[in-house]
Amino acid sequence: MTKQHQDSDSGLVVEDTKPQLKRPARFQVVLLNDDYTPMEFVVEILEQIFGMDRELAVRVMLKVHTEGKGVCGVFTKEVAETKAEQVNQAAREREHPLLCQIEPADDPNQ
Ligand code: TYC
Repeated sequence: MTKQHQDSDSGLVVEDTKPQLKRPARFQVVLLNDDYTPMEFVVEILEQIFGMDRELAVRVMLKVHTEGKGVCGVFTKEVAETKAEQVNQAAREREHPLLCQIEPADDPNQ
């Protein structure tokens, strides 16, 4: 928000600060555990769609496996939706029950 004050000499209302650009809202892509999707498939998804290296992909997969869900990344809404849909489509194609969803992440403007 731009702050304004009235200049004491000229009486004009002037802006104190440059208007701040709002950062876009961000969404986290959340992977859900299930009992049937092979661990190797989940690791490959994390490498291919989220650009993780093998070590990180295994760590995130095991977190989802043990805790029930886990965050794969945080993106703008459109990118998050696209990545979640890519995961769900790849799982459907291979007939795995793996599911991915998106959730609003913390507001970067607060
Ligand atoms: N729980 C699955 C198994 O034991 C592995 C798995 C991990 C599935 C993460 C989904 O998002 C997932 N084969």
